[in-house]
Order: sequence, then C-alpha cells, then structure tokens
Amino acid sequence: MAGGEAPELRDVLIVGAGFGGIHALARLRDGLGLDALLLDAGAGPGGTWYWNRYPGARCDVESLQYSFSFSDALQQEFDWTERFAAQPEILRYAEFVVDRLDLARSMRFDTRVASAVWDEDAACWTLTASDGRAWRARWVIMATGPLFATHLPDFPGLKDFAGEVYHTGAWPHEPVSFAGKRVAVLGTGSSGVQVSAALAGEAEQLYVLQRTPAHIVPAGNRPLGAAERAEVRARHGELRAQWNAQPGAVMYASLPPAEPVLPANPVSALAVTPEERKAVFERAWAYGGYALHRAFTDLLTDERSSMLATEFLRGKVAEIVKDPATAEALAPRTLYGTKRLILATGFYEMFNQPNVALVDLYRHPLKRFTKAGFETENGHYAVDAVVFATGFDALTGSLTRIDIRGRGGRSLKDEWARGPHTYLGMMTAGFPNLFMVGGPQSCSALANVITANEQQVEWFAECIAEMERRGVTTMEPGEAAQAEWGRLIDELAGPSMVAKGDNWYLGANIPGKARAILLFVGGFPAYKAHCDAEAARGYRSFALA
Ligand code: NA7
Repeated sequence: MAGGEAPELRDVLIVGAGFGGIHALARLRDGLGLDALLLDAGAGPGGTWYWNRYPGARCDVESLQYSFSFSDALQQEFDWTERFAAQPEILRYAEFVVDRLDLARSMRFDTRVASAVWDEDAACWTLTASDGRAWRARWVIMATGPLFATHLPDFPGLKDFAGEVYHTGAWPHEPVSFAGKRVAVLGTGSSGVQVSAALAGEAEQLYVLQRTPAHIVPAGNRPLGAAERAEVRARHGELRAQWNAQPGAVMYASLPPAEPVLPANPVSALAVTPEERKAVFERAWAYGGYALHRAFTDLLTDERSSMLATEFLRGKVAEIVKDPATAEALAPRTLYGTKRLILATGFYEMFNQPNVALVDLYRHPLKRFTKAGFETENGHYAVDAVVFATGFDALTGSLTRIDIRGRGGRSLKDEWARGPHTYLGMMTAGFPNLFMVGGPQSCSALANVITANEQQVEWFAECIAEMERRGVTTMEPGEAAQAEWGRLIDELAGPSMVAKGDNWYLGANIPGKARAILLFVGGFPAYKAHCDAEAARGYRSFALA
C-alpha cells in the first residue's frame, strides 16, 4: 500500500467502468445507499468501448437496444444517430451516463486492480492496485467484462518486426494515420473485419490475413431519424418487454412500423424446396444484421440446416467478390452459428479494390514475422504496420489475470484451470461476497450485453439488500448448486452449434486454455427465470452467514 497508509474502507468496490460497472455503481450507491467506489485501469469510463477504439469499431446490437433501460431519463435524453452505433458514439453515451448520474466522484481511473484477497477474520476483501494502493470492502463486484483481456498469439519473429504494431483491443488514444502505408490486418473476426474495411480506404496497400473464413452478413446500418427515436422513446416500456423476451434480449430491427420486425420463421431449412429456401435467405440477407438467424428455426441446432446457411453465404461471397480465387478463399466452410455471426459494411466489397489483397493463412500458413514484414509459405510481404485483431481471452481472462484469493487463500485462477465453476454465472463457492457481471456461465456475451448486465446488477443488488435485511455478513453458493449449474450449462450447449466449433465461447481460441462451455446457451429469458427462481426460493442454494 502506498506510503504505508491504511487501505480505505468502503461498503462495496466495483472493478470496471464498462456498462456493467457503471450501472452497478448507480444501483448500489444511489439505490441502496452504499458507500461504493469503482476502480478502472483506463483514464475514463466505457470499458470495452474505451479500449477498442480502432477505426471502424461498431456494435452489432442496435443502438436503441444497446443502451440502458433502468433509467427513463437516460432513455429520453440521449440521441443515437445510427442504427448500429460506432465506438465514439457509444463511448460518448458511457460518458453521458456517468455525467448525468454524477458517478465520476465515485470512480478512480488509472487504477489497475492486481489482486483481490478475502480476509477471513474481518470478512472483507482487500483490493490492491498495480501501484500498491489498496481498498477494503465487504462486497466486490467484478464488472471486468467478457471481452477485455486481449490475446496476442506468440508469433515467431514478432519482436524483430521494425514497423508499427497494434492490437484492436488496446488501440492507442492518439490518432493513427495509415495513409501511404502498407498494412497487414491479422484476424477476420468482428474486429478484423471492421478494422480492415475502415483501413481499405486509407492504406496504400492492405493485406488481410485470414486463417478461417468467417460467416459475414451485411449490417444494414443506416442513420436514425428523429421520428424513429421519438417512437422508441414513447413506447420503450412495451418495446423493451418485446426485446427482452427474445433469446438474445434483442430484436432485429427495433422499429415497427417503419421497419417491421422480420418474424422468426418456425420452419426448418430442410422442409422447403431449394428455391423457397433461397428466397427466405435472400430476404433475411436484405434485412441485414442477425435476421439470418431467424430465417429458419433450426439453423443453430441442426447441422444440415446450419450447413445450408453456410452454402447460402458462400454464394453471396461469389456474387460480390470478383476474383474467383479470392472469393473461394473468403467463402465460409464451417457450420453456421459455431462462431459469432459478423455484421459488416463493405468487407467483401473491398476485395474488389486494387489496394486490398487476401493472404490465405489456411493454404499458406504464416511462418514468421521479419524486420520488414511477414513471411508465409507463399513468400515474403513487406509492410509498415501490423494490426492484430486476434481477439480476447474471453469471459474468464479478465478475472484470472487478477490474483483473486478466496477462503483459505484459494486461487480463482487455479480453481478455474480446467474451466470456470459458478452458480448462475454470478458467484463462485469459496469466494464469498464476490459478484461477477458478464462473467462465465451467464448468458452475457450471447445476449445484448447491456440488458444482460442490467439483469445481473438488479439481481445482486436485491441480494445485497436481502443480506442487509437478514443481518448476515457473507454469502456464497453451495458446491452442490454450483455443480448442478455446471451440468445445466453443458446440457444446454449440447445440441447447439456453439459447442461445435473452435470459438471463444469455449475458450478454444486461446492455446492451452481448457475447453469448457463458457456461456449459458438457453437464452436470456430462461437465464433470468433461473435467477428469479433462486431469489424467490430465498437464496436457498447459497450459504448465508
Ligand atoms: P475473434 O472473433 O476471436 O477473432 C480473432 C481472429 O484472429 C480470428 O479470425 C482468428 O482466426 C484470428 N487468429 C487468432 N489467432 C490466430 C493465429 N495464431 N493465427 C492466425 N489467425 C489467428 O476476436 P474479435 O476481436 O474479432 O471479436 C471478438 C468479439 O468481440 C466478437 O465476437 C464480438 O462479440 C465482439 P481463427 O478463426 O481462429 O482461425
């Protein structure tokens, strides 16, 4: 601790100033009247939208839905300008919320929490920052986000590369110019697809390094008008209820009647003629966004139907990309729905530009980086800058990178070495009074994360209120309930495409990470029902002492 001072004592410490942490602070400080303090590694709020400020960064949930519902004032006062908001606007929204709710006075920035240690005798946590400052509190909310811990593979020769190196998930705050430069973007997940499309218009030469072709659909982004905003404001209670009844707590698109919602089709993709199927897929494609998920009922549960969606997307790539070899390499080959669908604007189209080239790492694997660029089995490419869009140690990484020690010094990282154990994705046995927002085994990253976060924050706020009413000091889930939750997580994922690919939902994107189902695949309404049932049972699955 700095200067030998005693750690500041608070009621509750919140880690992370993303949307989960912002809401937790508002709810616990202003709703429950607790002495709450929020700590964040960045210099301002926004969480993932603070760090992922790469060109082209944009949310794949519609702005009118990807926003808080807990405060009417917030819903009424912020003017979203696009159907899918870009990062600067989302960051502005986070700052607006912090300002509007007067939260900054309870936030400490430039504070990277390095450890969290439970003190058995005092029944409280000590959080220590990387610079030695420390705080103590009875409750800790880890609002560290599902997509925070960036992943940079250990590429041979990277330290020899003399050019500029960036990671989409930790983008510099100063503007970066790629004009007149030869740039490589490595990775074609959402981040790689977005940043490449943005750089294609700026870089002199853009190489897109792809290992696995992704499933990509047009976002269908467009400006939002005042009339649309006004309608959603006027009807937001009713619309929120409709959206929250969907598995992903989200609906495409949000604005009836201007743009009627494409109804989920209750028919199997296998039950129609090829012509009918193509017509339905085309309609969903034209609609944009996640409408394709709703084109048929079994795209995410039946491998044959899933492959039909892949086939449809292969055809679309061939229609758009003029060079047949490039089109073939870009066309997805794997099951639809095994990885997160990517919403793009202009990605396939940019390969028709003379300054954009695909480097197919599947056919010609990357050998090494060199001083001047990189080398594949197909030759050497000279570049001035490399942008890594190689993703995140998702869901668990932001927690296991902090040295979290529970009862008897138990290490969370060690306990989760073979996969996370939680109850409701919110608490874990042996780590009392530590709540997670957007953590593993919840439905956060498979749903509209803001809505999922809100539901969790409301749940544990009520939980803390109940502890106060009962006069108990600690709360943690029982091992049996936790084991049962783990079985449910596996069971739900069984038939789903999520369990059938090498994706970050399973930890399969990180070499050496245990493969485990990291999310509740049963949908937001079912997840919420489990949480509500636990509260209604009086938190029987928890030890309250
Ligand atoms: P993703 O979706 O995990 O994408 C990472 C990309 O990086 C993906 O194309 C990977 O190819 C590629 N990658 C990772 N490691 C390597 C190596 N070693 N060699 C070659 N290529 C590699 O991360 P994003 O940041 O794009 O998106 C994460 C989420 O953020 C997204 O789903 C949205 O929810 C927002 P691979 O497919 O593994 O062959």
